[in-house]
Amino acid sequence: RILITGAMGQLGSELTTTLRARYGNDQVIGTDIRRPEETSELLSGPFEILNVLDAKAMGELVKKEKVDTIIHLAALLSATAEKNPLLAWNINMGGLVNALEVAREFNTQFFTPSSIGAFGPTTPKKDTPQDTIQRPTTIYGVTKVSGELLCDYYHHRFQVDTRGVRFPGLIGHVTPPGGGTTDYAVDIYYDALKKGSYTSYIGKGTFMDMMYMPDALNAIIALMEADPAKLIHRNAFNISAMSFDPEMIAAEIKKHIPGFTMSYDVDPVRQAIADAWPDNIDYSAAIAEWGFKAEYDLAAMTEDMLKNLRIKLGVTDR
Ligand code: VAH
Repeated sequence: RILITGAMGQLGSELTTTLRARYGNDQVIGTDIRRPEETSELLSGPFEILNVLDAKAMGELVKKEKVDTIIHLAALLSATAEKNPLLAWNINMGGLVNALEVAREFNTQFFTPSSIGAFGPTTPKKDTPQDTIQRPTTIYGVTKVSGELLCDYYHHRFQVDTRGVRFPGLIGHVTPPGGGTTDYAVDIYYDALKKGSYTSYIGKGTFMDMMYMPDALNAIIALMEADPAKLIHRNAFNISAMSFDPEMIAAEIKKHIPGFTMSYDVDPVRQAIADAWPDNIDYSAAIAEWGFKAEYDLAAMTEDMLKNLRIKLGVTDR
């Protein structure tokens, strides 16, 4: 059975639903620090309140529920982390080491995501290699690089089957993101439908890797089901689907909402974070070692996002 931490998050909520559909509703235990509202789809299957800083509770849950796969998503994202670096270190690393210790003790398979945030200003910005310098300047990036190293350590020292990907910005219409730098690329779709305009906190010409949620979910499944003998890299694989700047996503939205207008009010904190990240990363290792493939480009994602958000927001006049 699969245990997911951070199941109420942007990625966790959709991953829980997707894995329940794939492996069976009662095979996936969603957990988070608090209980979802009673109407949440998360409660249509097993759900437990779990604080990832409580290693004892995590171990007891894994043992009781006969968990054989831990997917550890609970973490603070880049912008939130930068506001409270010590809390971010304690949650991101304290939670991770607890989850890895439980995975070691109960011999479970293990997944946790890294991020393009694991790169820094001295990393090559274009076609960022799988193996390259990683000197991130955000506390989020420090926890991501540390997490990659810790997961590799648990693999070669304790034979834990740890696997991970460096996610780009994730875009989806089910659960809004929380506290990231790439969240503008989600917010813009909501505002385009609600207001016909969007004021971007990320400036023109700021390119970042992005991916539509269905491709992110499929990537986790493909990696976790991959033949371990073929994995040369494990923590963590570069993956991406597209790279764009605010002007490009605005232009794509305009094709669907001709009156859409874009303006800018750059947030220096999140702009500095974005400037320290790559423009686009090379993901040939993921293709070679486990057949990574993304289906959605900017045009296909925009069409699907707007179609689903019109229904979700009840918008008929845009
Ligand atoms: C963030 N969405 O912005 C996350 C992610 C690559 C970006 O790590 O912090």
